[in-house]
Amino acid sequence: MDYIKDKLITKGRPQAEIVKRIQKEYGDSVIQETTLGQVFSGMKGVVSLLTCTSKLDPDEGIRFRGYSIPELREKLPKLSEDGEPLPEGLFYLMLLGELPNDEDVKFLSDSWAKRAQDIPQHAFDVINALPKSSHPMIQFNSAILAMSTESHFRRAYLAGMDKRDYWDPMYEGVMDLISRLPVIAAYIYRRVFHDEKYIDPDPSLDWAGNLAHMMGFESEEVKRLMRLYMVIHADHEGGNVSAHATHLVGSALSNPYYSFSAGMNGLAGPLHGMANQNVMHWLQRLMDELGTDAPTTEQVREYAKATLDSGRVIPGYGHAVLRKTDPRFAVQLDFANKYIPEAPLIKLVKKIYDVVPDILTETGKVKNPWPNVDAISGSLLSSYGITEYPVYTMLFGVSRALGVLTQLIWDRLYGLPIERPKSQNLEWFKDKVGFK
Ligand code: FCX
Repeated sequence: MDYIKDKLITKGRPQAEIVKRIQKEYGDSVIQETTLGQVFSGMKGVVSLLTCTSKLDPDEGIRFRGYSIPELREKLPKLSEDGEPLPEGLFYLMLLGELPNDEDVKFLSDSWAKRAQDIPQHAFDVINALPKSSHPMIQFNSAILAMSTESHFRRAYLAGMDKRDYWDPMYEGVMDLISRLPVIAAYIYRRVFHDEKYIDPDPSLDWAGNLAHMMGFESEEVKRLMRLYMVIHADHEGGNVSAHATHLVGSALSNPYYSFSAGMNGLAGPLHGMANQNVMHWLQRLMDELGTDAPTTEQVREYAKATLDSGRVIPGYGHAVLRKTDPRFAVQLDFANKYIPEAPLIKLVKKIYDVVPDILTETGKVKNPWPNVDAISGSLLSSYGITEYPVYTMLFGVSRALGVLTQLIWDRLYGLPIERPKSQNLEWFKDKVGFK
């Protein structure tokens, strides 16, 4: 029996009532004014989404259902005292808004391990039909779409489900999809980079530990790193590209596979999740050009300036919302300082952190000169032997499923309608502001 599902509906029904009531009774309340600048800068700061899983503060960073990353490291269940929190626990917290205990997390680990056994063969066939040279995100997303043949939601909708029950098959699909993503990701990794020498899942392992195992990494430290990676990338409130795209496509009552696939297409962009891979290319080029992995401060400064002068961005720095060092960067640096402080890539990341914020500030236009999550994640994975840069965004995607798919269940619980903001042409904006 899935007691988590029972808990969800017990908590969800009253919340759905509130959403309905608040819209009926306060629907005409003005909550914000919008400037043209906001619209033309990618709707920054325009409050237009209802998201319950996490909230981003510009200075403090992300909080998941009220808990910061340092708090999660302390309060979520771990496998050992000095380990990292289990992503299963974060999923539970985001879904139900309460901290899980060890049994809750074990229930999810077991449930996901079981659901992961039923991946349809055609998902692997679709991957195998693609050239190995195609980016892992192409293979990953193709498999996600291929698995939509299994959608509970689609089947139930066609059978004439009551709209109050949408959340139920959505929950089942989300649980299936989350459980299967590590198997798919590890399959792609082993296919492309390890001569198709696949490793079977070990159902006794936790979700992230199993991912490390299936990728071929058995050390406890890599498993620990994978748990941390899966926790910190899971969610970043509702407006980021992957979350927003998943939510938007879901609003058309598209099934979780279609919706998540849309989010993954967005994650694959260089300004979003692909930045972690691009950081590694940027570092590699720096090391190749200078012939050293320990450049001087002056050399880093010159290299960073040359990047800006050639009209490119410095990957891993800046953010649309954050205005301080990303706590997701800070926690990874903390991990690196604890376990591998002498790793050359980590030392390089620290040197860049010393130099780049000043250079970005000098441009006078970058709103946030500080590092984001992607400035260090690849260097950390690479220092532990996961050296194949193209898989980093895919791993980000596995983690991102936890947050955006939890929100998708809540979208259906709330009964949110199809999304349809208004667009205008340039003439309308010119008239509106009196442009001459
Ligand atoms: N290097 C160079 N220029 C940068 C910059 C950077 N790291 N960050 C911002 N800028 C530039 C912008 O390109 C823009 O220039 P323009 O006026 O000539 O168009 C100007 O500074 C103002 O942009 P700003 O408002 O500060 O930032 P945006 O909200 O537009 O963009 C991102 C935010 C994250 C896209 C931007 O900082 C960037 O391109 N960073 C590098 C890519 C990256 O690391 N992305 C990952 C972000 C995140 F963590 C994630 O989603 O994973």
